[in-house]
Amino acid sequence: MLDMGVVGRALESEKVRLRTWNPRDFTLDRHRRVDDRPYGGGPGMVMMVQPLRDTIQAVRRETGPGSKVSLMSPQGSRFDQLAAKDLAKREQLILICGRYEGIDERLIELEVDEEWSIGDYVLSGGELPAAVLVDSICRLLPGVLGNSDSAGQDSFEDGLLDFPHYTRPEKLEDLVVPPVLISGDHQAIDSWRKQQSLIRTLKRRPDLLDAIELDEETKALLDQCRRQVRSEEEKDD
Ligand code: 4F9
Repeated sequence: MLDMGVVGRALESEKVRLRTWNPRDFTLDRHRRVDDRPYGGGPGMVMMVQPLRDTIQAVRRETGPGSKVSLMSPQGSRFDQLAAKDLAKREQLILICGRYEGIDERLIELEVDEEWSIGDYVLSGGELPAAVLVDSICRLLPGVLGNSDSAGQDSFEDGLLDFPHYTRPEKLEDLVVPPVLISGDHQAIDSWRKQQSLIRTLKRRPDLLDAIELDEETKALLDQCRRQVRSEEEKDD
């Protein structure tokens, strides 16, 4: 994932730098162990403080003292587009990826400033969540996206789901591109897209609508979409 696409180009063109450290390289025993059995018993292993702590200190020797340490964790705050925008403002990020059943809580107390969750599911480690943060943050950095696919147009940028997209051919079996998109009327296209975003958000993610401020024009449009969605639902019943 670091070689391809937007992130690959951002790294290749040195708009972003990324380094990884392996806590196993900071172990002190001949088995290079980073985990141990949990106090209190139970299944699974727990990551020990010393290797992770020494790793973080080695990272800090290169980054300097300023940057926050973020742990990828199901116990963290939900990572969303707003969080991505916030993290994109930082000069540097230190992302800790755990493995095994968990991390000794004292490592978190001593070294971790914040915890981020990418969703409510269990993974085998924090690497995929870290890759998710890297991808979403890279896209927001100056000069990483071209003008043609500039951020700001993406889903969630206005807190709504994206509208449907179409490209050639105009007719596919019996499915045609919505005529407004071929009309050349840019104002009509913009308002159709806005309406589609609102309808999709109402149907699929109504929770998102509670979280955003809408201007008066959009509120009126939303009411209209609500009536439309309701009458469609009545037809289905
Ligand atoms: C981290 C899951 C962040 C979701 C890390 C096991 C994780 C996770 N978001 N699961 N290790």
